[in-house]
Amino acid sequence: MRFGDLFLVASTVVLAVAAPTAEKKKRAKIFQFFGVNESGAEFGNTAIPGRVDKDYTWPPTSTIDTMVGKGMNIFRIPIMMERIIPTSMTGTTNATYQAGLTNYVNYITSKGAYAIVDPHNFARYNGAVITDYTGFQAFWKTLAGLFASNSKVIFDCNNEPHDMGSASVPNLMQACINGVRAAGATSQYIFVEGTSYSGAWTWTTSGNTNLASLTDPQNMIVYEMHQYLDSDGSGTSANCVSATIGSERITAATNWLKTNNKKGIIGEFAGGANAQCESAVTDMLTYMGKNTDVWLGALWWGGGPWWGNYIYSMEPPSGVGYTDVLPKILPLI
Ligand SMILES: *[C@@H]1O[C@H](CO)[C@@H](O)[C@H](O)[C@H]1NC(C)=O
Ligand SMILES: CC(=O)N[C@H]1CO[C@H](CO)[C@@H](O)[C@@H]1O
Repeated sequence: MRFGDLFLVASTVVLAVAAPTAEKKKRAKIFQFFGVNESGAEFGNTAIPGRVDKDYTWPPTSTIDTMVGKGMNIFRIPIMMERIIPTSMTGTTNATYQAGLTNYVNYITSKGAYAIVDPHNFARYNGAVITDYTGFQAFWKTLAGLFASNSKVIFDCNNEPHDMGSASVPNLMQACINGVRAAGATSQYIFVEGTSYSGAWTWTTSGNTNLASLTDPQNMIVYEMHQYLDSDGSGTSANCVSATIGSERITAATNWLKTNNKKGIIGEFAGGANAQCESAVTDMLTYMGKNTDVWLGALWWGGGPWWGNYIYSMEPPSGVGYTDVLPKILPLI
């Protein structure tokens, strides 16, 4: 479903937050995907398995309603590998966490939006860099098997590999692709990430160009890159380098996608709630909007109920991203 079609669904389902139809149709026509990371289930990552609503939480479905009403159609759900399939990657699921995940995913997809299942593990399991690709393939076969019949689910192989060299990352991502397809999940997109935290700005210089060789029998691979606009690109400051840093930082990656005939998505981006960052964020989205032959969309980091007074909080009703930045970007998506 393209973004424009979603409004027909959203406007009938989400009456409470419905804005005038004309306004909604005006925006959200540029990208195939636009949405938010919804945090909570990956929180408390030193507590394994952890207690629901003490160490971790499933974000409120009311936020999904609000964001769908704003024209968003994709939500990324960070989870912990050790909570969904504990002890060993070849093991079975934990029923409690599985139920929480499937309930949340099913709620999102029942609204016509896409749900990204994101093992937020930085290419590590139980603290060690994953080198057992057979085990990782088994992990994904089990996880994707839960959603094999739901084409609105997207599988995000792993969040932000880093400090492991680039040479092994294609093995990891290919094992994920093979596991997903072996589960009979053949209709879904698969998002792959690269090393150096999957940064768009370092994509072509950190060795991630070797990911061009990944193969998928369904040909539904999307290269997920992350891009923050603060000085070290880490997404830890409310300040942005300049008003044009967004387009500057993703130009080389854009050219790589074009040269290699690949599709990309910015799976995490953000800037502080201030004039310079709002310019930087809108500059990046405007640039992406001119290059939708390769960029399918973007997701803000981050939403979720436990961020508190966070510099990028997109959580309604009072997160500063939601109140200050979102109105600036809605016309660009
Ligand atoms: C499954 O995970 C829940 C928390 O999500 C935890 O309370 C429970 O003890 C776990 N079950 C097993 C069998 O480990
Ligand atoms: C910018 C930002 O908030 N990044 C976060 C991405 O997710 C991990 C895990 O939740 C955090 O540690 C990062 O700070």
